[in-house]
Amino acid sequence: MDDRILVTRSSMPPYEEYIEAIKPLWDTHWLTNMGQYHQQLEKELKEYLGVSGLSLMVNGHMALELALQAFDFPEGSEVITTPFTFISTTHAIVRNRLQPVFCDVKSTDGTIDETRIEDLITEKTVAILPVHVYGNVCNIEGIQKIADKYDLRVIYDAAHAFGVKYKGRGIGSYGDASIFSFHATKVFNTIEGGAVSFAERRLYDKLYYLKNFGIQNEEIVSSVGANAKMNEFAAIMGLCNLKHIGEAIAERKKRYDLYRERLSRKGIRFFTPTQDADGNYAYLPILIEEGCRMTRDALYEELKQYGIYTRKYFYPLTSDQACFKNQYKRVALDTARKLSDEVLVLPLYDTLSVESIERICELISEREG
Ligand code: T4K
Repeated sequence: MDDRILVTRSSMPPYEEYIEAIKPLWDTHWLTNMGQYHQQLEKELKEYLGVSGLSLMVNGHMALELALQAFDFPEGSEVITTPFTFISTTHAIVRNRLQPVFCDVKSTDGTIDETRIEDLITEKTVAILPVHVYGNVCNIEGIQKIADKYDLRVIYDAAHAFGVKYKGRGIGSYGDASIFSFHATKVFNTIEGGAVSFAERRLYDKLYYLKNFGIQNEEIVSSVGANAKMNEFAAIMGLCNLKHIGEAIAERKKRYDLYRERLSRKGIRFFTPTQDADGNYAYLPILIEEGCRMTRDALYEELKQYGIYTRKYFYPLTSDQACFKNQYKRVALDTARKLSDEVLVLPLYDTLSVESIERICELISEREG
């Protein structure tokens, strides 16, 4: 038996529930290309996420690439974004032949610092691409105000923010579009999967063609598209997991609260939850600040000796990765860099045992106390 404690563990429905749900596929042999379960999941997610438009995708990354593509920005346009994120965010911009302009983040929650966006706007700026990192909600009103003033699009990377609400509204209902990841490591998974949510109706067709080769009918291909369709096994996994999502988030919250209670000490900092937001407890990031006995890196290594596999999400900054370093506008990213050096994501998932959390917290306390 593997008794390591990993940073997360995929949520899965009861075995019989999934097996029962996939049985009909052996009658229909209809396995992909927007089948009945794809349609059903799209409908159920629209309701659950409180969004008016939704298009399922094969994964969160393709959701972001195609969401950007759907706006037809001119090649070389600038997109203001955060470097304190998973590499997918920056890749999606660059793979669309757009220029990322990195903006610093806020120390309180790791999201883009909206007070620094305006200074980065040029005549080439077309969009802002903020990330609700760890499910922490960006300053939606502040960002929208700037976007309205300069006529920019706002496309949120909400990969971490499944089920998060802000002021009672689904997080995916803000901005021009948002993308979600349904990867195995996320609060809600379809094994691999993702979606784009949007308000403008025309985006549904646009994304439909982008994810299905631009095929209009058997003989007509009207635009250039990729293949980014979700298959029926994945969609059924989503339908099954969706039935248990309320319970899964509640279990995560209990564990999150226990960590906070056990680790509230000088030097260890938690991000501040956004006011007016209902969180999803997707991740458990702590910041090992100056004054702690052990550095973040030493703690990471030490916990590993005890079979506890934390992660440095998100170190290094995407702007510091070899593929992007020194290629784009230089901007001071002091806060992002500091967070990236201090952050450690602890294990958190709906079935993580209380004993494991107690043990992790004890080990941390012994070292940082
Ligand atoms: N935007 C943002 C802000 C994102 O964070 C992501 C993805 C995306 C966009 C793109 O969405 P996707 O295209 O991925 O849908 C993971 C995930 O692969 C990735 O989805 C995620 N963000 C990123 C933050 O983390 P790794 O390389 O850390 O995953 P890995 O394989 O090391 O797994 C971490 C732990 O999860 C394992 O130690 C155990 C557990 N696990 C993993 C897998 C693969 C499971 O329990 N079951 C599994 O099947 O990237």
